[in-house]
Amino acid sequence: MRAIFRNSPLPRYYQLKEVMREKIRSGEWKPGDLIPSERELGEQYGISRMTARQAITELVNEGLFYREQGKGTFVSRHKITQQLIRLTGFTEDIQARGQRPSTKTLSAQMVLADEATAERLHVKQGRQLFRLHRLRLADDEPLAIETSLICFIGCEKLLEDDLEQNSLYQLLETKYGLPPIEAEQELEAGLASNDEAQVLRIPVGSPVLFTRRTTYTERNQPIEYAKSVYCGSKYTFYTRMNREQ
Ligand code: 16G
Repeated sequence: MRAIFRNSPLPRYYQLKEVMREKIRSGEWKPGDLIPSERELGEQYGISRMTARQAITELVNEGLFYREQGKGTFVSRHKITQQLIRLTGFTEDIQARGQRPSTKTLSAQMVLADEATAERLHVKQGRQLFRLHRLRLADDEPLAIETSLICFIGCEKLLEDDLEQNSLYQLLETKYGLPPIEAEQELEAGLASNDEAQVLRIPVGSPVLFTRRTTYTERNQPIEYAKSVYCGSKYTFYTRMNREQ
C-alpha cells in the first residue's frame, strides 16, 4: 500500500488523491465500486477526515468519483464517447456500451409552444406540445437531464405511454410509425445551476454541456426539440469530418 508521507513537500490531500488515482489505474477500485468513507481513509492513512474529504471532493469535481446521497462515494464509469455521426437515442447508446439505461421522469405535461420552440418545430406559436423532462442514468449514475418538446400529431397516445420503461425513439418508430431519421444538434459549454447540480448529483458550478437537438421524422418533419444538460466530466463527443461536398 502506498503511504502518505508527513515530511513530503506535497500536501497530504494531494498525496491521497494520487494514491486513489493509482487504485483506479491498477483496477483495484473498479467503476461502480463504493470507496471507503472519509473516516476509514483517515484511519487507514493517518490523516484527518478533512484532508480525506478534500481529496475525495477534488476527485468528484474531476469526474473520477460520484456521490450518491445517503449511500456514499463511488468510482465513476469511464467517460462515454458519444458519436455525432449516426442518429441514436440515449437507450441505444447506453445499451451499446453494455450498461443499463434508466429514466426518471421529472415532469410530463402539456405546454404551449413559445416563439423559439415554434420555430424549431415548424409550428405556430401557442400550439400545444408535450413537454417531457427526464433524468437519464446509466447503471444508476445520472448522466443527463433532457427536456423534450414533442409535436404529438400522429402519436397522441404517447402521453399515456410509460416513458420510464420505454425508449422515446423506439416508441416513435415501432408504435407510431414516426422513425427519427435525422437531427440537427448544437453543443454549448456551461456550468451546472443549483437545480441541475442537485439532480445530476454533481457540485454546483461543475462543467456541463448544453445540447439542443431537433429531430426529424420522414419528409423532413420535426418531431422533437430537445434541450439537454450533460455532465461535462462524463462525456466526450466525437465526430468525423471530410472535405468532400
Ligand atoms: C438522445 C437525444 C434526445 C432524445 C433521446 C431519446 C440529445 C442530445 N439527445 O438522448 O433528444 O430524446 O435520445 O432517447 O438531445 P430514448 O429513446 O432512450 O428515450
